[in-house]
Amino acid sequence: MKIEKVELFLCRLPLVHFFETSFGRSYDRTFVLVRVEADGHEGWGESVAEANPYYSSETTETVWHIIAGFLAPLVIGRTFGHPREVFPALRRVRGHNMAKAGLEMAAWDLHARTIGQPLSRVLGGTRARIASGVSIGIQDSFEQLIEKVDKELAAGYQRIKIKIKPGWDLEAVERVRARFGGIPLMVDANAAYSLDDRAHLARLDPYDLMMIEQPLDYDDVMDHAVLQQAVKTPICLDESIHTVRIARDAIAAKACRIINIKPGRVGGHGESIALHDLCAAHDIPVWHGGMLESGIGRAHNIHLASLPNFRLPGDIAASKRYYQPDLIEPAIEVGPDGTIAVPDGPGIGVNIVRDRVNSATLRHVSL
Ligand code: OSB
Ligand code: MG
Repeated sequence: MKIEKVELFLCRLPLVHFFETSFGRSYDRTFVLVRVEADGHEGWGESVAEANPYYSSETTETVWHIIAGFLAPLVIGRTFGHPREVFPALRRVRGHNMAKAGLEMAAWDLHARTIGQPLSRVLGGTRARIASGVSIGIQDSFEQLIEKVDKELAAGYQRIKIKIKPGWDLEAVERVRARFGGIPLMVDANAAYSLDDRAHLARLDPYDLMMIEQPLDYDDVMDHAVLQQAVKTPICLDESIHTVRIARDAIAAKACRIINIKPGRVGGHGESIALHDLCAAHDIPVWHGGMLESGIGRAHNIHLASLPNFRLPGDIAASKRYYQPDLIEPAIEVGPDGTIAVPDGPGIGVNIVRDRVNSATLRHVSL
């Protein structure tokens, strides 16, 4: 495929319910969509960078700057035999994985649509449905938290993740366990603790959590290795895993027993497959994270999560939990068994509703 055109859309959508993590609360989501064109076909990607640099140092504005100024010129007019060649072609630009991923994933969709195959098949997926869990943010009260957990369990979700931070941790877990018993439960701290909190974090051990996600700093590996010695609960890394190489080091250092894969964080599908395979070779289970994506980014995630080492339910939930309406048709739905069907049409296999993209768009550029 010879990429002829790259378009960027800066979009904003209101969230159905506010989402609060240890780094703050949001009521809406700003993101960049990437559309690429070749030989009469199109491909869509979504960059997971947020408006602010709180989850990662990238933002929607850095993504715009990096794609428009540096990445698009590296791909426009160039012929790629396969989308796995795109990430290496961007090597000259250091970091900026969220910008790279938006573009790279659009190229995978374009390729899969061009050859008329579902993206999951092109990526090496092996299952027709993926296991779905939910990520429940910090609420205004424990009563609200219990209500939310109740609602999501009733909807069929296979595991519950709750966000924690100092002051909203042990008691939240204690109350959820007391009310719902032995449900599959985990916590995500989004880097809110330090090694000084190791005794405090060890107090989570009796609650039989599936894992503690990213308790320590966003760029740390070695403190997590020390912490993993001090707690029985498996540690899962999210923010820290910026590259496949860091994952290799984290596994060698025993800094985690589980890894969360977000293609946006590591530079797209090609790097995610490499990370998935590395973890499989070391018997590290992986699961697919979420970044409150619109249906476009989430459809990509569903295809990737169909690979075999995604052994645990991911943070990929129904459209109606996030945006109403979503940018795609049909909306992503979760069955009563807590699974989501992998779309079987060409590419990401969902229709992009252009009117809705247009009304969500704050800025557009064609390169
Ligand atoms: O840490 O997994 C995270 C959302 C934004 C930023 C970081 C995270 C999250 C989530 C949401 O947990 C998962 C979802 O998309 O439902
Ligand atoms: Mg996380």
